[in-house]
Amino acid sequence: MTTKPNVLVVNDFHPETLEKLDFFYQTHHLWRLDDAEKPELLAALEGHCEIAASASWMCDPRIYDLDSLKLIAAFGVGVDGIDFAATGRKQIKVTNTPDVLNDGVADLALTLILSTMRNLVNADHFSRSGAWTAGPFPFGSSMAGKTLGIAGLGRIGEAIVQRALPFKVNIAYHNRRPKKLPHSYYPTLEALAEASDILLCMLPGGEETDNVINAAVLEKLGPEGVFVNVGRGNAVDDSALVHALEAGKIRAAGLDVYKNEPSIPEAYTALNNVILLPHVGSATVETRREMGNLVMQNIARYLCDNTLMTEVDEG
Ligand code: NAP
Ligand code: 8YV
Repeated sequence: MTTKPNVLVVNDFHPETLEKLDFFYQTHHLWRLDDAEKPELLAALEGHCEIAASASWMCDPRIYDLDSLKLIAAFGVGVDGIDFAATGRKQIKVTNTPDVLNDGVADLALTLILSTMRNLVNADHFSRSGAWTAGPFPFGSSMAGKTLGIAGLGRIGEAIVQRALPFKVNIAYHNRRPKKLPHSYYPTLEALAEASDILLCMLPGGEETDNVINAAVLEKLGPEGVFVNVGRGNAVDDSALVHALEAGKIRAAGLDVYKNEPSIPEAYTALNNVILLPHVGSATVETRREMGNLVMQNIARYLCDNTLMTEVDEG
């Protein structure tokens, strides 16, 4: 009789991948247990389980108490749910799912930019409500000639640039360090916002990016400016953004991510110049499948020869 390796499944991140994990491994689903039962499972796995599979944007801190844990195979690219102080201390390796989601997320980012620029959600309501019979829908804004400023121009940002250039926009960006790219680099978010008609946030989560899109940045974006966030919700000072939208300090916003998902600050829902999406950047059947495949490949490689496909280097 062969014994399958144990895998601790921390949370319910993608049903299709969870099925594959159940097929290939002896899985232990922490998230299906009551809080009181969890320590018992972790104690039973001690010394017998080296691998955990988890969402990348959230985890259960109890897993760091499992001394035999050697690998967290995370589903998602943004690893703000992982406690790297704990994984560093306990020498636990972490993998994520970069690149395979670039196209899906970039498609969504561009869709959200265009929908916000052309006010498409309100246009749909306008058509359905019969309001058109009373007069035409207000004009939106063109893309051509505008400057798209990207805060966090990395893998996904570059896929967004490829899609945006045919719309005849100029590209500007802000990272901590400039890249060898033919786009204008701005060393601060305020300077980027001032240069931009559309400010797109693709920043990762974490303390360093907390509330960096603040009142001063939105002020620089200006009354015709559009703000779109597909990075992480922690980057936005929500009161400042709500105020900017209410007071006409910026024209409109499109948001895919929020601080305390799945709840969305109520103040946004009362505004008609913001489009609110439920974190669907990578939410296509194909993209999520590719992300799951990468989780499976990382685990297989770890077991086969102790190598990894996409290890996260937080150093
Ligand atoms: P990436 O390749 O690591 O790109 C991130 C970029 O942000 C890098 O170029 C980095 O450049 C810059 N950056 C990092 N920290 C910064 C800081 N404090 N200030 C300014 N710039 C900073 O990551 P990616 O694969 O493109 O993903 C980006 C993020 O998108 C993820 O972390 C995740 O949070 C989010 N995401 C959202 C969805 C969704 O569904 N909405 C889906 C996937 C990913 P420097 O190192 O030079 O600063
Ligand atoms: C999530 C994401 O994984 O990869 C990331 O960082 O934010 C997304 O792809 C996805 O939303 C799962 O819910």
